[in-house]
Amino acid sequence: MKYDFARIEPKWQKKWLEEKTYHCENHSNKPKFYGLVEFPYPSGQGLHVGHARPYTAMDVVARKKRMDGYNVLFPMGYDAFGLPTENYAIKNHIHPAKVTHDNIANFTKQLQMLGYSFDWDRVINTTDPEYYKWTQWIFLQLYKHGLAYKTTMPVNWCTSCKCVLANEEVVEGVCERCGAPVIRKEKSQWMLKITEYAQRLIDDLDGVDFIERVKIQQKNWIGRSTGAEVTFQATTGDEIVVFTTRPDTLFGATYMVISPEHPYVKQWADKLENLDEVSAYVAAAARKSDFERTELAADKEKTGVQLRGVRAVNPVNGREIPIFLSDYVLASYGTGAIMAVPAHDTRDWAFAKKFGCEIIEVVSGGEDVQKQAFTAKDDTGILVNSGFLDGLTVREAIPVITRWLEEKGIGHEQVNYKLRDWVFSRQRYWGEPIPMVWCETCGWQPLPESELPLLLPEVDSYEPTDTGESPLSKMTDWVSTTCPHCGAPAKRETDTMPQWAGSSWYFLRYMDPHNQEALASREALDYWSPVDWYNGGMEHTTLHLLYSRFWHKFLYDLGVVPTKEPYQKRTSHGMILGEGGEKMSKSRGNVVNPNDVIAEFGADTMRLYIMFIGDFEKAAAWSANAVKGCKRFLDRVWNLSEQLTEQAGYSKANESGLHKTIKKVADDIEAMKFNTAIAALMALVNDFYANGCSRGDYAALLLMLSPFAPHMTEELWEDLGFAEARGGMACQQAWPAYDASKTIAAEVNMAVQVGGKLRATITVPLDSEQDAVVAEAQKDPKVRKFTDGMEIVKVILVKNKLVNLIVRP
Ligand code: ANZ
Ligand code: ZN
Repeated sequence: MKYDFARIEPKWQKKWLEEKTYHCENHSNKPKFYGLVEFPYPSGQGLHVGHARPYTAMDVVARKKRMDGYNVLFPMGYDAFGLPTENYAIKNHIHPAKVTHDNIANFTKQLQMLGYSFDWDRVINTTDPEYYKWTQWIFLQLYKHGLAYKTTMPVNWCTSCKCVLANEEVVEGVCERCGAPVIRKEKSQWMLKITEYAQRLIDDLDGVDFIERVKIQQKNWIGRSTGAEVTFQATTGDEIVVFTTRPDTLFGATYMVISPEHPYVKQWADKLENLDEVSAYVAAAARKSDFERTELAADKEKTGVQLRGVRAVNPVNGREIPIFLSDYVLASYGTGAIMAVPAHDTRDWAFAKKFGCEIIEVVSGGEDVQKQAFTAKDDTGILVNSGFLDGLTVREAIPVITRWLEEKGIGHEQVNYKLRDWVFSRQRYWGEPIPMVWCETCGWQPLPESELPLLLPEVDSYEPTDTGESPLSKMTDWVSTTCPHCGAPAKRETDTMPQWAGSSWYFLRYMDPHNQEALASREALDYWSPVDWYNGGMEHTTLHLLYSRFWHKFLYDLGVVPTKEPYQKRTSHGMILGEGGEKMSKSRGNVVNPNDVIAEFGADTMRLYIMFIGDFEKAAAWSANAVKGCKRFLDRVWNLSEQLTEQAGYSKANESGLHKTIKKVADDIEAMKFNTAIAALMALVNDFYANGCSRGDYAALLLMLSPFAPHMTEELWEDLGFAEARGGMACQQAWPAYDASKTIAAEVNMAVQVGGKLRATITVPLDSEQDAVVAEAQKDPKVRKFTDGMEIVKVILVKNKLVNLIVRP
C-alpha cells in the first residue's frame, strides 16, 4: 500500500482530539515536565513557518519526554489584545472581538493540522474576561504595593498609531509596528516600577539555565553602571547634580551639559541672555527620539547651545565653567546632566572641538588629547593635572575622589541602570481596561477586587481620538462611575494596558486555566512551577522575557508563586528565511504557507523538514528540494514495512548500529540537535535496506521517528499489530531501550614503528585518525626513547593496524 498522508493525518488528529490523548492532570506518580512555547498573536495572516519551527521542536521534546515517563504539560493559547487586530478592525469595520474570534479559529485548525500534542483543554485567550480578570488583579496588587503610579513624562508617541510606545517598541526611531516616525510627547501615563527589580533581574540569572546570549542581552538591557553623583554649584544658587562613571576625571571637567528637558531650563528663563535661541533648541530636540539623539547622531556633528548668563563651579578647583544644552544628554538617564570631560570622553571631545571648550588632560598614557580623546579606564592611565590625585591609576583614583566628595558632602557612590520604568498605558481600545477610578477628592482609587473583571465595553467606533485619548473616553456612560472610596461621582481610567500585559503571566494560567477563585491554585502552581523549558524568539529577550520575570518576582514576593524565577531553561531558535536566504516577506513574494506544504506533502514531511532544515539556533533558508527529500525518506520508511524479516528483536547485523542510533537520537533531541537526530535515522534506514530489518528493529525505528512524524508512525504501528501487541499507540510507548555497552566504539591494537622498526603496540578506539594515533603512540616510553629530541618528518598510517613514524634529528 502507498503512503497516503491525506488519509492518515486527519484520521489520527481526530482520534487524538476525541480521546484527549495529550491531556495531562495536575497530579501524577510520574515526574513532571513543563515545556512552553511562546503563544501566537492570532493575526489575519494565520500561522507561518516561523511559528512552526519552535512549535515543532518543543512538540518533539514533549513527545520524547512522555516516552521517557514524564507527566508532560505542553499548552497553547492566544495573545490576542493589541494593535494589529484593532487597526484591521478599524479599516474593515469589523469588531476586534469578531476579528480575534475568527483568527483564533483559523490558527487552531492550522495547529491541529500539524499534529501538535497540546493539551487542548488548557487553551487560554488573553482577551477572555475570565483571563484578563487576573491580569487586572495583578495590576491592582502592583498598585497596592506602590509599583504602579501615574506620572507626566515625555513618552514615545507614534504619529500614525496615535499611541504611546515603550522604548522597546521604537526601532531605529520608528514605530515597530507601523514604521511611522516616533516623536517625544508629554503625557500622563501609568508606569510600572520594573526598575525596583533591576538588580534581582541581573542576580537571579545565575540560577537559571538560559543560553548565554539571552543572559548577555538581558544584562545589557538592564545596563548596570557604577559611578558617582557629584553636586556642582550654579551661579544662580541652584545645585546641579551629575552622574559620572569617571569621578577620577573631575579636574578635567571644563564645562557642563544639561538635557534640553532639564527643569532648570524653564526655571532659569528670566536669567538667560539668549532665551530665544535656547527655546528654539528645546523645541527641535523634542521632535527627535532618544535613538536619533544618541545612536544615529553618534558620528554626526554635535549640536547645542550655551546657557548665557548662568555658569557653574567645578568643586575640586573652584573654577567657573560654562553650561550648555545639548541633545546628546538624555533626560531619562542618570540625573539628566553631565560634567563634560572632553579629554577623556569621545562625545564631550567632539562637542568641545565644535564649541571651542577647553580640553585639559587629566589621565596620561594615551595620544595627545587635543587630537583625540583618551578613554582608558584601567591601570594604563595615570592621573595628572589633578592635585591630590596625581600619580594614581584610574582604578586607584576613583575610590579616593569618591571618599573626598563624600567628606565634603557633595557626592557619593551611585549605581545606575539603563532600564526604565515600564510605560503601562495605551490610548487604545483593544486592551485590558485599567481598573482605576479618578475622584476629585480622593485621587486615584483602585476598583475593589470583587468588581473584577472590569469588562471592556462595546463601542461603536474604536478609532483613537485626535487628541490622543482612548476611544473609551467618548463612552460617557462607562466613564462615569462613583468613587470606590467616598461614593462621589468619579471617572474611570480610559487608557488600556499594553500588549505585553497578558503575556507576562500566561504560563501560570496554563497550570490551572479554569480556576474561578485565583489566577491558579496553589497546588497547581506548586506542582508545575517552574517552567522546565521555554523556547522562544531572540526578539523577545528584552521585552517579554524581562517583563514576565519581573511580574513573577513580584508574585513571588506576594507569596502567590513558589519560585523566584518563572523559567528554568530558555533556548532560542533561528529564523526561517525564504529560498535564497532573504527574510520571508509579502513584498519579496517568498513566503511559504504551511497549508500549501501540508496539502502537497503532508504534515509529517513538513514537521520532519522543519527540524532537518539546519542548526536549530541558526537562521536557515527554505528549500523546496529538501522538502521533497524529506518526503522521499518517509516513503522509504513506509515501504520498508513490506520487507520485514520474521526474526524477533533486533537483528544481529544491525545491533550495534541500532543501539547507537537510539542513544544518539535521544541525546540529540535533548540538545536540540534535531537535524543530526534525523540524519542518524536516515542512516539507520539505509542500513536496514542493506542488511535487512526485523519486526523488532522496525518497531524501534517507528518509536524513534514518532516524535518527528507522529501520524505516519502511528498508522504503521497500528497496521503491523504493534498497537495490539504492546497495548497502545506509539506515542504512549516507552522510548526504545538500548544496551550502553553496544554504543561504545570498539578498540583495536595497533603496531607502532619508528623508522620502520617495531617499537611498541598501543590500543586506540576503532577508526582513530592520524593525530590521535600519533599522540597515543608518543605516550609510550618505548616509543619516546626513539623520538625524544627528534623531529617527526612523516607519518605513515594504516588505519586500525599500523603507524610508522619517520624521524630525523
Ligand atoms: C564624566 C566622564 C568622563 C564620563 C569620562 C565618561 C568618561 P554609562 O557607562 O552608560 O553609565 N552621562 C551621564 N548621564 C548622561 C545622560 N543623561 N546622557 C548622556 N550621557 C550621560 O555612561 C555614564 C557616562 O555617560 C557618565 O560618565 C557621563 O559622562 C555620561 F572620561 O562623566 B561621564
Ligand atoms: Zn472619592
